[in-house]
Amino acid sequence: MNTMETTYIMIKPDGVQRGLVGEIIGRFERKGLKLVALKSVVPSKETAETHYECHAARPFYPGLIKFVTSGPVVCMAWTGVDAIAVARTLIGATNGREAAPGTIRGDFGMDMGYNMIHGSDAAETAAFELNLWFPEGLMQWDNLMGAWVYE
Ligand code: DAT
Ligand code: MG
Repeated sequence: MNTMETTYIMIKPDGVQRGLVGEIIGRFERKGLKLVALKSVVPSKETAETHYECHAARPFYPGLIKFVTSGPVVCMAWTGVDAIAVARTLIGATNGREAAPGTIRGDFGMDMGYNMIHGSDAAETAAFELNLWFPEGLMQWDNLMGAWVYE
């Protein structure tokens, strides 16, 4: 722990359709994470399948691919100390009905599949996902606010 990390965060089509983009980005921003990449795309089938390849054998996989390619998603990379775990905490449990209040899924979600947001679950998956969605690379910049986020 206490490692500077970058995590891949993606607002899925339901989050975009429901008008939650600003609300969700604002939570990461206010938390003190640093935005190092941001774009909106309609994912190709190929990219979606690669992103979720670890779930390829699961019964929900075809529906998941159809869902995540159904419209725009918002792709982001956020940097901070232990950013991967911090983001997972902000996001909450996979099923919105079980996610804790105060989390994104707990506050806005009622479903397992339509859970609005993806966040990397480990350092290896973060590296894989960042490379997949941002082959152009990430921004390097000094966030002056960081001086007041970490003592
Ligand atoms: P998470 O997004 O919390 O990391 P995951 O990696 O286990 O969850 O699954 C990826 C996505 O697949 C998840 O956000 C929603 C969908 N999913 C997972 N389990 C499911 C299930 N049992 N039924 C339907 N969709 C499911
Ligand atoms: Mg996952």
